[in-house]
Amino acid sequence: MAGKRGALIVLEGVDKAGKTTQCHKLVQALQQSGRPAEMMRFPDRTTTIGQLIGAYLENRSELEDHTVHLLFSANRWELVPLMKRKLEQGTTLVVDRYAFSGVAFTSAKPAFSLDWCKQPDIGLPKPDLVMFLQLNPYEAALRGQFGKERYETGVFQGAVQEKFEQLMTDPSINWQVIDASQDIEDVHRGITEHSLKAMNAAQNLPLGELWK
Ligand code: NYM
Ligand code: MG
Repeated sequence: MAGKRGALIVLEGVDKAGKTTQCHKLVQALQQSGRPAEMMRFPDRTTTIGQLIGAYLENRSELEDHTVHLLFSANRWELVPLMKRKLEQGTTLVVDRYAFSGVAFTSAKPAFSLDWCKQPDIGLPKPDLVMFLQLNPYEAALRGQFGKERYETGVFQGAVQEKFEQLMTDPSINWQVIDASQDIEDVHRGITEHSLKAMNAAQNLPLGELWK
């Protein structure tokens, strides 16, 4: 029964980099070529925990900073059984943000260390590939105004970018940096190439544990 497992593929990057668009395009391309694939996103605002996070991001509620960090992590953990089931069934998961956003956004707040922020996500399913969609602040500004959610300011996004850069020095993660200033189809081609390679490699490897 032991079929080939699917790959866990994550897209990360600051807001406006095009992650959501590219996740959709990748899933569609994989499905059209006969490879089972599904998209997920974090936070998943549909669960009970996700609704608490949604209210916080939309400024409808206040949460203490450590508390909301742990809720973001809990929102990933609550979906782990589903993720493992899908991966074991051979479905590749394309995920819009993961623990790296969790660490980058909280550690961009004053008095939060990268190390503290990583702790609750240690042991999550480890992505086979993490693509960072790189977009400089000038290019991002050309794509229009930020939205009205919490964290959506140029200053905060700059701090988040620095934290992502620190996370990307970790050689235990298969990071690939993608130039997100290219046109949509060129970005998509690069992402697809990296994904097919990672899917091939993952087939014969056990799913890893993040930061362990
Ligand atoms: N975010 C996302 C966090 O602060 N921690 C996390 O663990 C995750 C996954 O939530 N500004 C932040 C990043 C984004 C916001 O936005 C979610 P979107 O548009 O749903 O990806
Ligand atoms: Mg957003």
